[in-house]
Amino acid sequence: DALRGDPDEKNPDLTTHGLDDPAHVGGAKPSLEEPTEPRDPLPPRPDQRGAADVSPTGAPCSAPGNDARAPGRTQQGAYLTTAQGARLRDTDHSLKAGRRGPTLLQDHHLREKITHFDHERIPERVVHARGAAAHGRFESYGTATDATCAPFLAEGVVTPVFVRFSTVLGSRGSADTVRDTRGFATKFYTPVGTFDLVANNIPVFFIKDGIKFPDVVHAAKPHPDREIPQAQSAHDTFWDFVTLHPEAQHHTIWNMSDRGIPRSYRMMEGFGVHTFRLVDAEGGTSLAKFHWKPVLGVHSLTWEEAQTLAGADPDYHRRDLYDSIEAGHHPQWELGVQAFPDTPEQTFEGIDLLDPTKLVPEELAPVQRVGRLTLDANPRNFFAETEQVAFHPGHLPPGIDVTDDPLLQARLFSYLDTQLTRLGGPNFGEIPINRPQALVNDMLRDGFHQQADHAGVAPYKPNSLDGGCPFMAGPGAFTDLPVRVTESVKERADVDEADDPLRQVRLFWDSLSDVEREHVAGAFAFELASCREAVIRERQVNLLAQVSTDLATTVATSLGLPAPALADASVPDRPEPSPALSQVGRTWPVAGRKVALVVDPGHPLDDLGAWLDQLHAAGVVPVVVAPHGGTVEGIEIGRTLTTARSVEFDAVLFAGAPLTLADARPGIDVRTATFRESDVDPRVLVMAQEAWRHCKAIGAWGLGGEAVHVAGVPEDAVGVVVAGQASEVIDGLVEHLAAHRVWDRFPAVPLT
Ligand code: HDE
Repeated sequence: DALRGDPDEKNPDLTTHGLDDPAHVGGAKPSLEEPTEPRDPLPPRPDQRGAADVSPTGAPCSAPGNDARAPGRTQQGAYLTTAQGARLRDTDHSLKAGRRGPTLLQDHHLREKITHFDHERIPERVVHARGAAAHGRFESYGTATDATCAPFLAEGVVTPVFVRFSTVLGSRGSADTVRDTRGFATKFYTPVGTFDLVANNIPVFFIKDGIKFPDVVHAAKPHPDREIPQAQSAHDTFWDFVTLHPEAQHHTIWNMSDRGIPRSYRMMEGFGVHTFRLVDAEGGTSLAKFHWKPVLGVHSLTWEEAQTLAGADPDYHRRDLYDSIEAGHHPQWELGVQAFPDTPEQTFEGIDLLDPTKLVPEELAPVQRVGRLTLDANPRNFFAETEQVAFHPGHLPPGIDVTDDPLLQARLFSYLDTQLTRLGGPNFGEIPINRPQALVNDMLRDGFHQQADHAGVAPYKPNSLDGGCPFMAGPGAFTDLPVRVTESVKERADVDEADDPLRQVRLFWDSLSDVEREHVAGAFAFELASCREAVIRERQVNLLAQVSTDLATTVATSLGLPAPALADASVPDRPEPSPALSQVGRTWPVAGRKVALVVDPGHPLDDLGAWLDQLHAAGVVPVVVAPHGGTVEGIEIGRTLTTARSVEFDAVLFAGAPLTLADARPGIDVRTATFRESDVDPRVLVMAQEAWRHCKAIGAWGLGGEAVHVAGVPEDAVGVVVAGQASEVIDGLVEHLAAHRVWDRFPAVPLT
């Protein structure tokens, strides 16, 4: 029955109607005609989960309208209707006085359609506007139960989650690979209330006090006069602020490091930044910092890759997240906790735990793993879920509480406040993606966009008319800890005026490898060169001189400034380096890494299936790249040379690579010829040269070896695997991939 309204009922005739889109269900080719009979809409893709499906328990919520499983009001039945459900005969022509006459005001369908369209956009987030999200689950190891009674951290508990990643500065349509901090916000739908861990991929923040947040954001956003630049810090106002405000230098050097340009959301750490307070079952407390540790390791792009990708694929990170979930390579992180004694001073090894511009090195306080996050489903509707999700650092379960960190305190106000404008009123918690999976029984009433039809007459306490409901909870309730507030006077003052804001900037710099330092120096030089005011450039170089003479001199030289006077020796305080801050020197699983396999259908490719099998078996995602689209040996070509750039891939393989130009050389015998650069398709040469410059693993066999050779890639260099047997090449390539890049190939540019 095509007219039924039950979206769960499957149409047994679906496959006979030409709607069997292979992208969704596999099988028959879709018809190109628009169907004239009512049909089921296409089902969601297998990798998609909607906001209404987040509860694995389907637990009912007490307030009507708070049932997260309630079917969506829209898209029921087969016919197009108005918003009131009246069926429509025509949506392509407005109602006019005659075919060529004026349009009539009485055309309700026209006005409803246009009016709704006019209001489709909501304000983008004032920061973190550009984002991508996924559903998943968090499985607790039970290793935190001594420290916290938070039920979702008990052993074996599985909690549904929704995670939104973001850049900070850019608008909703900006590029993904810009140099910026990344947001990493997680909503845990626990049965005793939602917990939002609203984190970043950088463990410190620009400011200590929330009252300065509008200042730093105004400085970092595009200039108010011309609204440039978009989504980046390379401009005067940003550097004006951070040079006049040295406590911002720690966050800034992290942004200038490779951490500012992640390879993928899947390969970023996350940090809660602030110190939180954990409460155990007996009411005992400890202080804690939260960390997300990516199972695939922390990896970054090079600056040239990031810039190229911003044009070649501005959706690079978003696509990477969705594609890997769709391919079954579910991104994973472990949640870690650094725990500290809850002392009256709230310091650890001399580090102020209430100062969000400071980190605690892992070597001093190890990160203990307490559970695993897996993202296994893509959203079904970007607006409904990714855009409308609303996080708040004050959404806490029993067992986790806030501290007096003044940055956190301001955030506790801001996140609720901002949604009133962004989501149009106080009832945004009733939007499906924001609905708790706990039973909700509040006394909040009415307001814009109220979804609930509340029963009862007494939304106040105490009452006798509603039988005294709702009641106060005893065990299991969120408890406001009786934390002692120090006796003090009211004042506006810095926490610690004697604090050296550059001490941990030195810690970070001293902890990096040479290659990473060279990248940091390059980033400072790039950004400062984009500042028009000489005084800003000089101020920053003078600050760098208090971090490292090498760094300051290299940046000054690049900018054409004299080397600043101060030197390392004048800097008394250099903490022990923290090796955990470097991204180089370890190996990681290669699961889900993208490898280009460049082929030329003009040459024998009988073994293509076997090569792909070997790559799949190694866990990587091969993408066949060929001069033209379609299939080769029955296998779909993923990209053509026109659409593929090496920067998209983690490694590149050349298998009998396109020597199409050589084929065009009259009389040439490709088996014996000596190839020249002009024989090889220039796009293939660019692929090989870029992959070489970006220190990626490169493999080649057969004529692929010739392509690599004429591209100028030294065949005996580390990370270049050229051999007769494809299997040998693939094995070698995958081994190099585990280190992310062939670090030894980065040119040793000594810092001056
Ligand atoms: Fe945010 N931040 N923030 N922030 N923040 C927002 O809330 C704010 C801070 C972070 O994917 C806004 O709903 C203040 C630190 C993430 O939806 C807003 C201060 C950290 C996201 C806001 C900070 C973050 C936001 C904008 C200083 C890392 C994106 C839209 C006192 C621990 C969440 C919104 C998402 C979003 C305010 C500092 C992380 C305006 C006032 C530190 C990941 O409320």
